[in-house]
Amino acid sequence: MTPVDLAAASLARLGVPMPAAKGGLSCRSPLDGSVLGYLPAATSRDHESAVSAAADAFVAWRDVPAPRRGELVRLLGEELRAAKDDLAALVTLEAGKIPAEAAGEVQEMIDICDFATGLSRQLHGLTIASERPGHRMMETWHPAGITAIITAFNFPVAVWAWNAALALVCGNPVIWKPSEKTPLTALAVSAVAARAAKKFGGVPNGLLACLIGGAETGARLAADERVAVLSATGSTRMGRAVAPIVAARFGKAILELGGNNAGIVCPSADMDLAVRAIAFSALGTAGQRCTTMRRLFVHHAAKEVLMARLQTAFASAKVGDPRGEGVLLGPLIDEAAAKAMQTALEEARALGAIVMGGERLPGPGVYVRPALVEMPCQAGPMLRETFAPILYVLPYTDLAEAIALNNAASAGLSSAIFTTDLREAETFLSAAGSDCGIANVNIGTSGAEIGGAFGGEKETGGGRESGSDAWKGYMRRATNTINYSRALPLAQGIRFDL
Ligand code: UN1
Repeated sequence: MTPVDLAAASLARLGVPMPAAKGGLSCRSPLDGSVLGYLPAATSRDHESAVSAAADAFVAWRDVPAPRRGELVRLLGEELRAAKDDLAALVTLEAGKIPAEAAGEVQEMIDICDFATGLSRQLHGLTIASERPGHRMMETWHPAGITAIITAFNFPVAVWAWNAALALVCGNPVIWKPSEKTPLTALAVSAVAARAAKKFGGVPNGLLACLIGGAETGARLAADERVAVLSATGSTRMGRAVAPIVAARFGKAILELGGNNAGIVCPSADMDLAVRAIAFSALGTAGQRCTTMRRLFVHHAAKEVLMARLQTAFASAKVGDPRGEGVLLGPLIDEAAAKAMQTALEEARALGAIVMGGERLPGPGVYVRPALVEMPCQAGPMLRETFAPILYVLPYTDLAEAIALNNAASAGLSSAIFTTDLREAETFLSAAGSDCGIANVNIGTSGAEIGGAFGGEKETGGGRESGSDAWKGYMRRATNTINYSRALPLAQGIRFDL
């Protein structure tokens, strides 16, 4: 089936109309570059009606008991289970993921719905010891308000779910601005969510909205002071554009921006495990995850063995249409991605690197062989995020040096160490170890579970999404002090007698 037929079949089953034959924003499939149709971009009037409906919805939704709000998210999880195959097919079609990874992404949505349903009964505040007699202190968590979610093409459905499932149980309406590269998948998810809302019954109008468009659509949401929380996932460049707009109006931003993630391979590493973990992290999603492993520091003693095995793995990984048997790397998202990859490899060569692979394959569609690059030092393209399957390798002598190299990147999302030495593992995880939001032992940098808080430091933006207590980012905290005595003792022992 052609991508157009495939899209039409899945969209029809999900109850979403095919996009128009002309006019507006083009929807393309990276599988062969074909145009699937055109969608109108949201206008400022669409923005206004989505935000004002969401503002009304907030007033109603914040009063619905949280466990009841959880019921909506439970229903969303059920609808997602039913729609899993079609949503995964659309992810393959619009983002180019291999079916296993596309299905895994939809599974992440289902998992976060389960998590958020339980969470809806656990939006706990603390009780705090008061220094005054006859007083009690506590914390109450209240819904923050409208939550806008900007997502990237590489996780076109899961990242919305991480944010939306939490925002909804926390009592917030959700407005989604998906990547303009994956709008159809977003419309499909929106249709699935609308089905869950219908089953729930009595969902306020405007609780869930989706605005299709480019940077301007995102900027409007960032600037609107009725948007309480802006959760933005994408490049550091995008974050630099939207974060100051939100900050200028003192809104809350949850930023999940770039990553330039590294692995460290120690002499004691289990090599079979390390090779498989590195291959998945570096090659999965054709190097287009923000958690992709892009840098590898290997101990001199392990270098020869590891490089030989990685060369074999990189050379044998099958590249092609992701629907093909045994394919591990699908296409890059567009021509610009291929150009950025070639530029990075040329810069590496100019620095004296030895590049294996990285060739462009014949189209249609942008297919490349993964590149394994032996660097003479950590410089140039190795210090920036290129969304492509490039793994830069550098040898090291002692662990402190490897940790310093890991931490030298401007992004701080994910990191990994491969070792069977407890001292090395714990040093890497310690305060003096990796400075990233995610630090793993004997696991690659990508493929995080939803149960943990997801996000990173430095130019990654500092935000946390998904599990653990990331829900607090979607709520506002009130500190309450209650005096149940007849006296009025002041804090800090202050006397203020009239
Ligand atoms: C992203 O690339 O934006 O850990 C998110 C992972 C996935 C999420 C990646 N669970 O690789």
